[in-house]
Amino acid sequence: MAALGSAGRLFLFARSSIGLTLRRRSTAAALAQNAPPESQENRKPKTGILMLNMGGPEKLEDVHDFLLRLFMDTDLMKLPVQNKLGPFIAKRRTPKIQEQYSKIGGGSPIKHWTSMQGEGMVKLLDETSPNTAPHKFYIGFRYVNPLTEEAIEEMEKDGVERAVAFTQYPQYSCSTTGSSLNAIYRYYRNRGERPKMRWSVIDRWPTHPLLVECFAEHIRNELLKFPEDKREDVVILFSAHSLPMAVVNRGDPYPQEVGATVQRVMERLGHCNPYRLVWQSRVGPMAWLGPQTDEVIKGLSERGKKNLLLVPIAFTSDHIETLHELDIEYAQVLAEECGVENIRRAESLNGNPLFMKALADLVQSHLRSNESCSRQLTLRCPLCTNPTCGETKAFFANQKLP
Ligand code: GF9
Ligand code: FES
Repeated sequence: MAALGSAGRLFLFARSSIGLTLRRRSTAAALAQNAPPESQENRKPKTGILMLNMGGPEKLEDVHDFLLRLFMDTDLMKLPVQNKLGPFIAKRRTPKIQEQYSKIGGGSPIKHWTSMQGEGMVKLLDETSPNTAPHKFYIGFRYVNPLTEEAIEEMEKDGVERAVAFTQYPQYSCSTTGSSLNAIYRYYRNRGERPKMRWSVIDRWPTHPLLVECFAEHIRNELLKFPEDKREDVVILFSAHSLPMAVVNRGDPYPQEVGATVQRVMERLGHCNPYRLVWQSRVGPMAWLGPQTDEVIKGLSERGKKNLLLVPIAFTSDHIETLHELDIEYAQVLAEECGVENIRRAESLNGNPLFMKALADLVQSHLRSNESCSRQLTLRCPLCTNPTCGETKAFFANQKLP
């Protein structure tokens, strides 16, 4: 069973991560020694693409600050006396989360994958879109370095003319993309400054054809690894991070948009297998959107469905919820307990070149459209009570054409 090869993936990750560092150093050295001032000037990025995501701790000693920022994020959650309770919960949870990260190699690979994706995307954009070149990507993480605020500062310092806030979450939730956009708005509000660059937003892309194609490709690849006589029996379980029901019930668009991705992917696959959309990673005592991934694995197994394919559908790169929760907690421990025959996980999109093409295509179409953001972003959740959401939407809507 299982054969998830997570050890193999970690080894690959460690190797390519070193390769990336070496390449960076040698590029920087070459620039410093050889480049005349005017070609440095030519490299001034016209278009800056800010890749937004939550990020993850790179080292075990980064776990505490990651959790502290997460539990202090008032756009993600409202706690009573948050500036006391937030630090308390962060400190209390640190050892357990550190243990999880130590089991996946000591840290999150998110920055590694995002850098690789950004490099591929920018290279394609410089080739296909000379009008908006040179393009430079920036990483803006919500809870770890490089933080969104630091990235914006760097973009302003670089003299970027056109800034694109590009969420790396395909489906929009106010707890993920919404929180990152609020952070951009607050950056300027807190400084009492106006942006020198013109901002626009790629706020969601749940049904982009190349995204759909990447997911379909990774599912086909993984189905082929099941024993041939079991392949038709496999139930595909699309697993997305859950939301508290309080967030769903104020009208967050995320559950519907995740459903839209799943629908397109299954259409692309010609409905080759039965499937369900399931929800993972709930924590704490409140009610969360279900059905829960672990309960579905157990329930299907009890009902004789013992060949399962897990597909992370709401995150494009590997992270703790794929490498620990899906691969270890569910595909190893839980599957063993339930007597599952074969359980596998589709690879995250990670370093897939077609995914880089998807990202480049999204930016290119966005720049050509001259839109500030999607029409959907202009509507607040019907039961939203966070005043910042309204101010952020106004901020991006007012970033007028040049
Ligand atoms: C999320 C993706 C989608 C703290 C509970 C102690 C709360 C929460 C989320 C949603 C992550 C990735 C969604 C809370 C309170 N949320 N997680 N919402 N997270 N944790 O409101 Cl792709
Ligand atoms: Fe969705 Fe404010 S919570 S717009």
